[in-house]
Amino acid sequence: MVHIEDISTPARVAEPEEGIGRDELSLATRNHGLPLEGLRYDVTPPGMHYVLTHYDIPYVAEDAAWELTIGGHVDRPLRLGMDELRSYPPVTTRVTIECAGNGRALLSPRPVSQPWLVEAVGTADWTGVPLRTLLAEAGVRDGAVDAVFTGADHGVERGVEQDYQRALPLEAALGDDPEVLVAYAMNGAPLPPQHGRPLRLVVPGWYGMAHVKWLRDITVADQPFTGFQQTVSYRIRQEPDEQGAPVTRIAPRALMVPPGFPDFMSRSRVVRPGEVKLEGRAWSGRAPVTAVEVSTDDGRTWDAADLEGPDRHRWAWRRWHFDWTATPGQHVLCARATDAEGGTQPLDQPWNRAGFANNLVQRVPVFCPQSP
Ligand SMILES: Nc1nc2c(c(=O)[nH]1)N[C@H]1C(S)=C(S)[C@@H](COP(=O)(O)O)O[C@H]1N2
Ligand SMILES: [Mo]
Repeated sequence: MVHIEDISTPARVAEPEEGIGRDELSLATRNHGLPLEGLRYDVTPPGMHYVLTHYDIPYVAEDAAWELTIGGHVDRPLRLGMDELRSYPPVTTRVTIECAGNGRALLSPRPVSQPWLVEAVGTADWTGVPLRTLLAEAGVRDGAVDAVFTGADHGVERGVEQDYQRALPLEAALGDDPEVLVAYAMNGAPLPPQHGRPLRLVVPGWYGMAHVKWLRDITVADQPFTGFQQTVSYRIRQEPDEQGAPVTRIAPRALMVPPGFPDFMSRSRVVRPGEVKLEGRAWSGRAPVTAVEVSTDDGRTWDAADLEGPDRHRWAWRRWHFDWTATPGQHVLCARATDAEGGTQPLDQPWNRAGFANNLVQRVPVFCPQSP
């Protein structure tokens, strides 16, 4: 007999000299990052936003047939079609979403999974119904602790067959700052298939795994949810048998628009000597970003960048810029963000077995040739 576990890869960390494997490549060709030049846009243009999907993108021919069920520990279970959902007063929030695994492939040793460098991020205007409105209508009963969200996608992961499911603590699900959305539009248009058509959760400030796509059911639970994506995956562990801390909100991070122009294969950057305007974005899901600093000497010395505001969109990235005078030679540029809770980015890798919530400072090698 063949068992489902036999076709499913266990979690592992790469050997010291092991390159990216075919399994990681097959994930990398399906799940794409934000081309970093896309950091220039306040709102990421369609198709440039990063994508991550554990299993297959469900085929939804007709939004009209979609139903969202809300049940469990509630007084009035609901069954809502798309027209009903669209009849609630819509709320639009600009939200930066980052994958919890962003930066994983730069860790050493490398956790074997979707091999992100630093580009698993994007910002969109998400429109939908506040989750708390729907939960109020269903009437959450006393004693509820979690809201469990189920997507329509199905797969097997480390031997466990499952629908993609994640839970939020009830107080986060009912919160109004940030307000969780059951979203049906991205940048003013229906959700594209890869971003959850026709319905997804948007949880401002939280890493990507919380934003359940192809949302078909919400079950209010009076016991903590113990599903795979909650208690096995998305935990910060040094050792495989640890319980580990759950991955929740996005740690502060700044990224730079790659300056100058690239070499096709190496992506090395080339800039001309003289004035170079460095720019990028910074965000944190924990507290507002209060400062961005830039280093042009690989993290030895730092100078304050100009952080643009006012911060109207609390849950979206902010633009920063910095004027640099490039001199001939090799340089390593870095940027780092600090938030109002004092959280900042480390120069040494914050390693854990699955490579989650790693906000190591980005290093951008730049070559500046002599003037012709
Ligand atoms: N149903 C479902 N929702 C999901 C996922 C998934 O595999 N299935 N992946 C999650 C993860 S890990 C991330 S990082 C985000 C990515 O959202 P995006 O593809 O819209 O950028 O979706 C989340 N929601
Ligand atoms: Mo993710």
